[in-house]
Amino acid sequence: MKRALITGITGQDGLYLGELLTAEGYEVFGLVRGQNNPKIPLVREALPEATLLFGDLTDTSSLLRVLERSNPTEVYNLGAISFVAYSWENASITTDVTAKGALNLLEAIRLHAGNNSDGVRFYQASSSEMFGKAQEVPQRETTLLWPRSPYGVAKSFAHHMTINYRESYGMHASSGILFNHESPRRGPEFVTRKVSQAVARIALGRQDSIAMGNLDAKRDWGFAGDYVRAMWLMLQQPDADDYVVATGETHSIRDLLDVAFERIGIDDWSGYVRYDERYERPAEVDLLIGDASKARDKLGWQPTVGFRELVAMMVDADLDAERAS
Ligand code: NDP
Ligand code: GDR
Repeated sequence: MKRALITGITGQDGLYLGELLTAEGYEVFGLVRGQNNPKIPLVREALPEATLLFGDLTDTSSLLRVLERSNPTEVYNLGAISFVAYSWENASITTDVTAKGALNLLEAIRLHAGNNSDGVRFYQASSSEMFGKAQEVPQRETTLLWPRSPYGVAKSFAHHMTINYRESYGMHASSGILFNHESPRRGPEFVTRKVSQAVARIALGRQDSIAMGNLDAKRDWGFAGDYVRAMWLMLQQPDADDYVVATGETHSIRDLLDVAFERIGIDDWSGYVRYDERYERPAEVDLLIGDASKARDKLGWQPTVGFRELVAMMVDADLDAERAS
C-alpha cells in the first residue's frame, strides 16, 4: 500500500487531495499543527481513515518524527501561510513557514531516507504569485519569476529549493506552479469565497453590501478538485519536473461579481459593492493567465470546471449553508 504524508491537510487543497489519495488506495497521513486545531473535526469528517500527526513546518525535529511514524512513499507539502495580503504584515513568519518550512521538510526527508531519498517522492505547492509582475503572457514554466509580495518571495525560495534538492541529491522532487483554484471549501478571506458568501447573504436579506479592494486585477481561476489531481499525477511520473497548472482563461474581479450576482438574479451590482482602500495591497499582481500545455501533454491533465460553473457552485453552496444556519 502506498503511503502519503500531506502537510496542510486542514486546508482547502489538503482535504481534496486526501479524498483523492484515499480513493486511489493510499494510506493517508496528515500533519496538523497546534495543540487544539479547530479544523480537526472537519478533517476527521472528510477523511475518517486518515491518521493525523502533530507537528509544525517550522520545527524540523517534529517533521523527522512525523516522517518516521508515517514512513511515506509520497510527501505533499501544501502547508503554508497562504494569504497574500497577510504576508506584508507578517513577512517574517510567512518566510519561516512558507519558505523555510519547505526547506525544513526537504532536509528532514533527506535525513530520514538517507541513501534512499529518491524513494520518497516530494511535491511542492508553488504558486502563480511567483510570476507577480508578469514578464510574459501567458505565464509558463520558463517565465521569469518577479514576485510582488513577501508570500510570492517565500514561494519562489521554496520553488528553487525544491529544484535544488532534485539537482543536488537526485530527489524525486516536483514543483506544481498552480494558478488560483477555488471551491466551496475556500477560506473566507480569499476574494472568490468572500464574494460567494456575501452574495448568498445578500440574497437572503442578511447583508446589505460588500466592501472590496481593487476590482481590476485579473486571475486564472480553476476548481481545486481538478488541481489536486495534477499534484498526484506529477508524482506518478518516472522523472520529477515542474508544471504550470491553470485553465488558460483570465477574469477580473468585476467578472467574478457579474457572475456571482447574476446567480441570485441581480444584473447591476453597483449598489451592493463598496470600495474600501483597506483591501488594496502595497503591490498588486495585475494579470495572471497560465499556459498549462506541458501538464496537458505530459500528465494528460486538463480542467473540468469552467469559471461560470465554479462561481455558481460556490454561490449555491453558500446559499445552502446560509439557509441551514
Ligand atoms: P490553505 O490556506 O487553505 O491551507 C494552508 C494549510 O497550511 C493549512 O492546513 C494550515 O494549517 C497549514 N499551515 C499553516 N502554517 C503551518 C505551519 N506552521 N506548519 C504546518 N502547517 C501549516 O491553502 P490552500 O489549501 O488553498 O493551498 C494549499 C497550498 O497551495 C498552500 O501552500 C498555498 O500557498 C498553495 N497554493 C494555493 C493556491 C490556491 O489558489 N489555493 C494556488 C497556488 C498555490 P491550519 O489549518 O492549522 O492553519
Ligand atoms: P491571491 O488571492 O492573492 O491571488 O492569492 P485573493 O483571492 O486573496 O486575491 C485575488 C485578487 O482579488 C483582489 N481583491 C481582493 N482580495 C481579497 N482577498 N479581498 C478583497 O476584498 C479584494 N478586493 C480585491 C486582490 O487584490 C487580488 O488581486 C491566492 C492564494 O490562494 C495564494 O496562496 C495562491 O498562491 C494564489 O492565489 C495563486
